[in-house]
Amino acid sequence: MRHPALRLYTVLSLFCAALGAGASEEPSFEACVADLGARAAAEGIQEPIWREAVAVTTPVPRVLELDRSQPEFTTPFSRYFGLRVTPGRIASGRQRFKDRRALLQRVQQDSGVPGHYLVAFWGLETNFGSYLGKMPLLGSLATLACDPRRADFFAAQWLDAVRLLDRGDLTFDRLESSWAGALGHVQFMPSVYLRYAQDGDGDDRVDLFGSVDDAMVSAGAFLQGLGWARGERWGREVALPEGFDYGLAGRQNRRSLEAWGALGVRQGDGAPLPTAELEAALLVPSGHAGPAFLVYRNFDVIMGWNRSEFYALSVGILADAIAGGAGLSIAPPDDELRLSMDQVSALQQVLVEGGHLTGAVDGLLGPATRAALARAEATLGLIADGHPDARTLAALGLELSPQP
Ligand SMILES: [Ca+2]
Repeated sequence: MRHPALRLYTVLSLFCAALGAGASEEPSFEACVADLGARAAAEGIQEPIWREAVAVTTPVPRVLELDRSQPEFTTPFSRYFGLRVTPGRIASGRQRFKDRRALLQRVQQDSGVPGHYLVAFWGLETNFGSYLGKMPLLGSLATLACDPRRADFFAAQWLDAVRLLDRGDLTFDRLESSWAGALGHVQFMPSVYLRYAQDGDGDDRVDLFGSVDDAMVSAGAFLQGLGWARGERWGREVALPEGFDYGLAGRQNRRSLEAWGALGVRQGDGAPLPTAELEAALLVPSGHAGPAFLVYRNFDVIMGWNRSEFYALSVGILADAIAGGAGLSIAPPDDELRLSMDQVSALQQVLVEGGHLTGAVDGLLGPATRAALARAEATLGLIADGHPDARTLAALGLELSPQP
């Protein structure tokens, strides 16, 4: 008997094939999941486990919708940060940090990762466990595993989820995740769960849903595995001198703290940079009107968890606030523009016509477009930070109505 959702999937596949979005020779979802089950069997997973896993794996069309949706507008750092690092979340984080001090100190000893970072991840991933995800894990993973774009990655995740069931770390009565298959208090993918999850509360079970202690110990182990440098910060807010060359910004441009100091970069409060022998890169996520940061190698470790600079900045700033820090010296500006893809395309067109951009007009505000914008700003006598603020766009002759 075919599951009703399976029929929907088949209809969807035919629809996509008719649009040319999928190849007609792709196997059906049913065949794809049968193949995953066969791979689990070949790897020695107990038969009742893989059979039940196959039986409960039904397609989730919503997952493909979410996976394919393009954001309608650019997300400025001020908006990203403002939604995540809120006064309420800082206060909750401080309370939780205090409540679990003994555990967090133990994790720091073992993994090198200070507790305020672990609490910051917990706050950003699930708002301290208040939202663990409601999508069916195996169905969501298989929907992506049976879609051609990232099939291998998600097939491996489905198999790892089945290994977790086989090992007893997951049970069939609680297989809920984010739409992309992230699990529990700190939203581990199954591969990360399998490799890094540990028992933290001493009950000999690994439970990233029910045990915050297990989640904190596991998060420490994961960050240690990603290469956390013991005793180092993520980075820090800095102040830049007048006339600073924003062409030096970007995670690929690393210099010693001494070299940054020689360029006039100081701590956020105006004090000289520390004398530690660290390599750092400069990030200016809201352009010259917003805060500036030097980021160290632990920033890259945080990006190993989530490959977004905005995410990693939010982790670092939230962690500092949880540890009692006073917050940013310069707040992200509240008038940053959200641009639609059409507006970005219009900007790119102007940059192409001005000879600043040679790449494609694709509506995406990537590094090439930002570099071209910086070149245009320089010729207009504006601060060349490559950030599309209202003044720059007006100088380029683009009148953009603000987006809500
Ligand atoms: Ca446990």
